[in-house]
Amino acid sequence: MLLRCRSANDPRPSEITPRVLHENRRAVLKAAAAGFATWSAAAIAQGAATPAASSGTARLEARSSTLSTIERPTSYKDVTTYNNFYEFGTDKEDPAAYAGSLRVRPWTVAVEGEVARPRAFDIDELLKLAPLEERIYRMRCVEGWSMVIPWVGYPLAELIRRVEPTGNAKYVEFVTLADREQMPGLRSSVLAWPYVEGLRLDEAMHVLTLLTLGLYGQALPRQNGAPVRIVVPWKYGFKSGKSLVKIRFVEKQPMTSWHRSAPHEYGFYSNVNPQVSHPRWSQATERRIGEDGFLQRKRATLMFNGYAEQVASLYTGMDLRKEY
Ligand SMILES: Nc1nc2c(c(=O)[nH]1)N[C@H]1C(S)=C(S)[C@@H](COP(=O)(O)O)O[C@H]1N2
Ligand SMILES: [Mo]
Repeated sequence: MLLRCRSANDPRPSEITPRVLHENRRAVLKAAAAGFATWSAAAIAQGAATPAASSGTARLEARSSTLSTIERPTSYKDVTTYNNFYEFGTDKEDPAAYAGSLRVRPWTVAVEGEVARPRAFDIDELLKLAPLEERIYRMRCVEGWSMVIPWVGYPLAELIRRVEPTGNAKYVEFVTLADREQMPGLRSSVLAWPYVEGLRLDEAMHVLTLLTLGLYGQALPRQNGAPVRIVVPWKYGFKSGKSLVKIRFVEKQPMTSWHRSAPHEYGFYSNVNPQVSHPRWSQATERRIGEDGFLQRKRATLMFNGYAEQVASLYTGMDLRKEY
């Protein structure tokens, strides 16, 4: 097995400072070009890597972000047919098969709780709130598989600063739509609905935390959490709640759906951590979707999913075995 250290895949710490970005325009353009090249290579290598013209969702104009990995994106087909979205069933193929019943217009996201300016955002307003970026992120599911996904969105911090959190806002809760009529999976009691996730305020404000409206250059497919979701690349995938209707700022750590259903297996933080096993399996390695097969290479899982340089300081002084 190839043990990968920090490499050209990872954005340099300097690249997460906007000021440096401006001072370093040429490096930015080079990185953007590299990102584009990877994308094309993936398209060629995997045939159906990019969305078919018939896939139906709107194109989104986005600038490449230097916070993107240059790893090859998982094919569009795998990104949109191998999903977890329990509101549409628990099999990986269920969301692609059944999410067609989700109505994504009209759609509003209520932002409330400990904020000076609580308000609802219409989805078309969210699409224009800040410049859209393409962020190619490594994503790691707690089940032991990973993908590389070219998301489109902007930092959640852009929305957060507009609502002005009060001094009491310590955590942010993300609530998914729960409508039995549109979501057949709600008939199952596999989770307590609605699906709720949460972050500490500083995690929610982190530049990597993406308010996500699209992938592969087009509006989010329903199975990936249309019309708006959160993406937190250094945490297990279940922290990235889909099809959000409410974002609530609160003082106390929110109770989240997975923590409620199995508290010893799924903690609030759920940072990707190869050293802390799930009670029923190791988290030391992962299987990259699209590399499946007889001679499949297992990859080493990286601390914070490879984003340690950017996020480790959020957890200074915490025992990540206890706060799993
Ligand atoms: N509302 C909701 N959000 C959800 C889930 C879910 O079942 N319901 N599954 C999570 C899990 S376990 C993963 S791995 C990711 C998968 O996102 P993707 O299908 O877009 O790759 O979504 C997360 N967000
Ligand atoms: Mo997951």
